[in-house]
Amino acid sequence: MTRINSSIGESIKSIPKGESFIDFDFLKGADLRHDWTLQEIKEILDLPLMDLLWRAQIAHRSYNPGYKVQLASLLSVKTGGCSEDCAYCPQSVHNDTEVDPIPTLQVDSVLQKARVAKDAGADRFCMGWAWREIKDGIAFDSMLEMIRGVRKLGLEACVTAGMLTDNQALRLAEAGLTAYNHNLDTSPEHYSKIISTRTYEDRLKTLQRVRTAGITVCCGGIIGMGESISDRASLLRVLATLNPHPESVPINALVAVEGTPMGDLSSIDPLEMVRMVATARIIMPKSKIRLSAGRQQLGREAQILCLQSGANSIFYGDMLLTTSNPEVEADRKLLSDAGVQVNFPLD
Ligand code: SAM
Ligand code: DTB
Ligand code: SF4
Repeated sequence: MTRINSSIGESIKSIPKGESFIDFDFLKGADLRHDWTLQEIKEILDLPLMDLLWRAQIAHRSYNPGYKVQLASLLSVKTGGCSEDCAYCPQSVHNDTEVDPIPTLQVDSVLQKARVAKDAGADRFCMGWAWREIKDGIAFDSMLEMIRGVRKLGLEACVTAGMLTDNQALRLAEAGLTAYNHNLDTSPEHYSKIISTRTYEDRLKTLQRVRTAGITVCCGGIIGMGESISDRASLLRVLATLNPHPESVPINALVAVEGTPMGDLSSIDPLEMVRMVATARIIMPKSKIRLSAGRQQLGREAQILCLQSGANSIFYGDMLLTTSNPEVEADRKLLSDAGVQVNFPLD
């Protein structure tokens, strides 16, 4: 039962700034579960919007007081020419897009970009490699050097580079890697319509290796790829039954890129993103829910609803990997208008 302070009948003006009617600490713990069923998650996704937003805010304010938003900057270190056949991805050799393979970035230029991201206020620096899996050798040694350099700058470091072995995961951990991003992308049921070159099970094994090595797990998915609401609930069920939950959960809306099999798909209704974020917040109350690709199609108000209902991280910087992201200045204004806390002073 919700415990409500008895001052609810008194004038709202008498409540000191920052305090509230509800004892959020008391509510903490109620929803930290790993046994969510598909039916329960479907019911949450499908709640009347006002009820969904209310439940999400209670979970969010109980576990993550203060509306602090983590800013994660993204850099593509190895772009294009990937052997996997992910139907959404502009970097796959199976897709006829305008992304041509370009030489892998060198350690110095990556660290230079990390410094720029830090100066712009980023907390985390995420580096991407368009690989099926990590291979040992010079490129892996450079990856380790990049991680050490990013950590030395005082930033969290995240890598996304496909599958890995136990030993590679341990070496990444030794280098100080904060998080490894490896998405499940969609539900187990919808998966075969999106990717054929690696299995759902492969992805779960990669996540387990990351966890065993002591690196935090960043794992989420994409909506807007022709999946049903039940598929969205099913993806969320897989994530929310991992124990522990992934520390970061990126929720992407498909960026429909010309030349991919999904290039003609139309954008989702922005409220579908709000529903996905709010549901993720309710069932994984402690995780960072990252409002990821597709923000340019969302609009300002829908993004603010996402922040209100539990998104506490965004990708920050003008580029994602190969596609664009809102301009830094526009995001500063958005965050300031939303009145959330970030790592740098807002106007
Ligand atoms: N190659 C590695 C892998 O697949 O794990 C790392 C890079 S891959 C580009 C990282 C993630 O970006 C994908 O798993 C997918 O969730 C997301 N992504 C890629 N293309 C996207 C698109 N067009 N729209 C939304 N998300 C996308
Ligand atoms: C994630 O979930 N989304 C980011 C990050 N993790 C690596 C990538 C989005 C990529 C969007 C398409 C592109 O820019 O190529
Ligand atoms: Fe390759 Fe990753 Fe793109 Fe799939 S999502 S094609 S693995 S870069």
